[in-house]
Amino acid sequence: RATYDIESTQAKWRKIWDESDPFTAHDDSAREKRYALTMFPYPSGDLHMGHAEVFALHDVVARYWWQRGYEVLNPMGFDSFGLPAENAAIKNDEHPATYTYGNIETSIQSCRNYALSFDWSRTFNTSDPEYYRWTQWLFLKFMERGLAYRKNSPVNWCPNDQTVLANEQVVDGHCERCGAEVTKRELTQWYFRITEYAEELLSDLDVLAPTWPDRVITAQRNWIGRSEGAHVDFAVDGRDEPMTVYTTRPDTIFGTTFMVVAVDSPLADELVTDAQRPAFEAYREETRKETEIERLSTDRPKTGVDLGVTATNPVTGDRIPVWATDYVLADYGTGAVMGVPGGDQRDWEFATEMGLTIIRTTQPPADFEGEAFHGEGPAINSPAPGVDSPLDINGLSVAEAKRATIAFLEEQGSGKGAINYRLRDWLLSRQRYWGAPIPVVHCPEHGEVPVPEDQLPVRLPELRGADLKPKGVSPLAAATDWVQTTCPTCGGPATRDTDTMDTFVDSSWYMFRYCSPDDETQAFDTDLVNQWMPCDIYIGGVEHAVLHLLYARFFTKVLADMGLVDFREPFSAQLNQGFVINRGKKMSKSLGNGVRLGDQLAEFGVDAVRLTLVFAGPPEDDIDWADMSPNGSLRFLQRAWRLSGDVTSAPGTDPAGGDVALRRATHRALHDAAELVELHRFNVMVAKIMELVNATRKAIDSDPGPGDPAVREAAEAVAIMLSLVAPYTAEEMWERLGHQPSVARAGWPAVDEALLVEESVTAVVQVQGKVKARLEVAPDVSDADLEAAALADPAVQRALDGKAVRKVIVRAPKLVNIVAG
Ligand code: ANZ
Repeated sequence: RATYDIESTQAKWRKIWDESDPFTAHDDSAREKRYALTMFPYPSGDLHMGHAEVFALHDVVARYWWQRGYEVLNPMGFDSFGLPAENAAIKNDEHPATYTYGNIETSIQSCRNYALSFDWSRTFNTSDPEYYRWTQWLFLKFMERGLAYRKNSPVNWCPNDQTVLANEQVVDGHCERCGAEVTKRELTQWYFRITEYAEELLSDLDVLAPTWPDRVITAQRNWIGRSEGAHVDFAVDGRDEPMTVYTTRPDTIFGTTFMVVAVDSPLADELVTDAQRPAFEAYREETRKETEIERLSTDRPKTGVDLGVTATNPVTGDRIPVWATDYVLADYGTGAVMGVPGGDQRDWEFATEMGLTIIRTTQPPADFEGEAFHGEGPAINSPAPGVDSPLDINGLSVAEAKRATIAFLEEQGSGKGAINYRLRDWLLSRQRYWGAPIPVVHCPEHGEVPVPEDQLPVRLPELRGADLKPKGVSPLAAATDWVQTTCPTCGGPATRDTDTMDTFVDSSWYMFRYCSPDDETQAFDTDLVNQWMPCDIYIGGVEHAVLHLLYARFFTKVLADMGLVDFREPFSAQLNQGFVINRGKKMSKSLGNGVRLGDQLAEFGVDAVRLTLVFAGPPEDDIDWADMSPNGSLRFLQRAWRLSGDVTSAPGTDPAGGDVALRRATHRALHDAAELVELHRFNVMVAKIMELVNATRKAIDSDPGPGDPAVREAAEAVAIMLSLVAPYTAEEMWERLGHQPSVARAGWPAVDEALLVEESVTAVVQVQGKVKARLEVAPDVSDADLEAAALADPAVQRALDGKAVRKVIVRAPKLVNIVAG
């Protein structure tokens, strides 16, 4: 059997595509526009199986839109700043730039070989000065709006990477990149005020929910973590100001038997009495060494130090002790908590450990056997019998009691209903080299002075041959010539900020830049961005569910407020692919189960690998490469390709008179495939192509034979549909069918609706028990319509011969029985 040669076919078409650029997006096109975006990679090596999967899936959508007549923006670039490149460069003893740009070149060639329909005329890298100039410009704009600011606070510190991390980069207490346990450090750092957008970032999730994956929506909701509660003021002996706590359960206030303050908060340091200071400082020293995991661990015994001061419960007048502990976090709420052991398990354990009073204020069900109870139940001991209080909430439900307590506190002036978010401001300074320098100068006279816009970019000094190993301070601090500068305000000596920006800043706005990638006068062209965006689809890994997607949404909202874009969400729809695994496990060096993309491509060819990945299952599911058969994919592709050699009718033959059954199959396949792509059910779409290939093969080998126009129509439809998944095979087929390239831009054939109507069934009509007529009717014909059609049939009329119809039995769509006389 004839087969095509993979290698020469790939070489041939690559050359033709490189010359013809069928996927350049034109801004001035009259066609309707679509923007297909897939997450750009870190160039830390060549493409791997994971890229192969996501890009193959993404390409189905982009190529489909081209076939449907849209002007498609499908750009690709590289997220080329950042730790992966820097760490790899250190390991290989190379400059990050050499390493990064070498990998980018390799990756582009691999993408081209992999036949991805990216518009390479728009590519850029976030480490290009032409790009990071505008990242810096955006930083300055945020600063102008009060959305970028510097503060001193305990921050997440990765002891391995020797840099701070954003909260979003701490996963279960570990560094998102290297897995080291994260500790805390007190540092002055730059932040973006993302919390100012907390409410909108949350509420707009409702708009996105229908077209975004559930797990991303849920992850973002949880991350923003809105809770409703109250701020409550507790008077403290010997202090003018009360201490304020945030609580989600103001209804439990009668059960507050102590206060707990974060040990590392300024408040604890301020409140502690001289007598308790030595114990407090020793304890604080101890907790400094703890990781976030340890602090939040629920199975560790609770620890703390009595600060020696007393607070007053505003509803009971009780005098309660104030303690410092590590289980209260300094940067959440107010960093202080009212201790309610009856309602909060941590407080319960703390009270038990320290011998503090426990009072239940919510009645648990009779069969409750736990310790703290945080379920539904009527309020009790609020106040307790014999206790005098101006507030009485006994018997109220949790919700009612909350409301009553807040109303009381507000009236008394000792509290206020409050909404709190778990979301923190985004810490963006990094003590690493390979990133965009923060465009700020520190002047002894004028403090933090923004670098004037016309002096952007603040270029990274080259630091060739310098030691970039993480040391806890930015390597830029060692570039004395670069650091020493003059103050833009007074001209006096000043120093540059030596930190670089988190790379998530770079990737928060790259989708805008693709719309006018060469613009030297602005970050992006507003008109073009409004034309192309928001992105109609964004495909990428679910690991970015919170980080990147939240930051990009935040940036978009700020840009909208700046009047630079006229939409407030960057990605209309989103799809997360699963992982490619092997033998049931994530691929890893230690397991020795890695699959090299290059090997697979060499053995089976690009198309077979792409087809295998798309056909494997729903795109969201993991793909176990061990269960896949790229060889089977290749056999299918060869079988499809052979069809094109067997067609004997001429190109342009009108299919109208062709075999109806095959025509129905073709139009059904085109119709369903289109719908399936829209629904992101790409694997089922491939199954439809396979069915059509089989039907066409049958038609060629038996009836109606290779010369029937329906056979040509079917083979052409196969080539066009296949162009979404297997571009080389599809081009080769198209050419053999007598057409000019490129099949990728041939256009989706119009579906003839009439051919979609299900084939008719034959209904038998009997008169007096004898068959008198056979009717071709729709399979879903109603009894009434079938009866009417039967009675109107001339043969039936003749058989009735004027006799009165006494009874009609109808069994649609198969049978009509008429009794007459
Ligand atoms: C009293 C209380 C009684 C609480 C009760 C809970 C149950 P979310 O829902 O996550 O916002 N809290 C407040 N600030 C804290 C901090 N900095 N570190 C640790 N815990 C803190 O949680 C809010 C609840 O977590 C607050 O409500 C407070 O404990 C605690 F029966 O106050 B609660």
